[in-house]
Amino acid sequence: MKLIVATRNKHKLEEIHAILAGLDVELHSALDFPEIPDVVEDGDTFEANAIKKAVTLAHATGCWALADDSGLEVDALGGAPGVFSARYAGEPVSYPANNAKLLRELAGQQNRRARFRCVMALSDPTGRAETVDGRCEGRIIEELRGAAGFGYDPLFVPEGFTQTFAEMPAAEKNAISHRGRALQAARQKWDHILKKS
Ligand code: ITT
Repeated sequence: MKLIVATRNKHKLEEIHAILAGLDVELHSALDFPEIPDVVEDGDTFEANAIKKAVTLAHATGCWALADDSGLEVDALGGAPGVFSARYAGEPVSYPANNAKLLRELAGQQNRRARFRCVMALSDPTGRAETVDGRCEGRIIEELRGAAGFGYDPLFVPEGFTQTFAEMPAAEKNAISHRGRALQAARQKWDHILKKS
């Protein structure tokens, strides 16, 4: 089947491509439709934003669309940055500025517990959408480590590991990440749809 991934984030796209490899799916992305404006992500939840992104792209293209809304929740910050993860330090989006702000907000904080969350929404061409989700528990360290991945990866050590996501090979991150887990759930829940021609 032809599936449009409703994102312009190249890092997410790379991970989604790698995790869905082997499926008989023709993947396109919002990057192939530059004329379609960015969706305003004004939902209070990952779920609301993921559905909005998937349904908007499905309506605009007449195709099935898959969207990822994701972010980092830090316990000591009451769940922030959460749905505001991409623009935590303001516009324009800057991963270094976001990481610097996170370290400042957590300075002197003993409780470093955090999790990445990802909600994936799949919309049919008429705009009927369903979701699956994935999470990865871990902690925020006190200095940046590693150059792989994107976003908050250099500050996040998943539970049971010593390396940050940014120090791991991509395949290792994808096997345990919030996005990897959401896509494993997607492959199970939507197997019959993803196999459609
Ligand atoms: P799209 O809306 O176009 O998909 P985006 O980057 O704006 O792209 P989100 O609104 O879902 O996506 O925000 C996700 C943010 O959460 C992202 O910019 C990172 O700061 C953070 N994030 C999500 N997944 C991550 C990951 O695997 N590693 C590190 N940071 C991640």
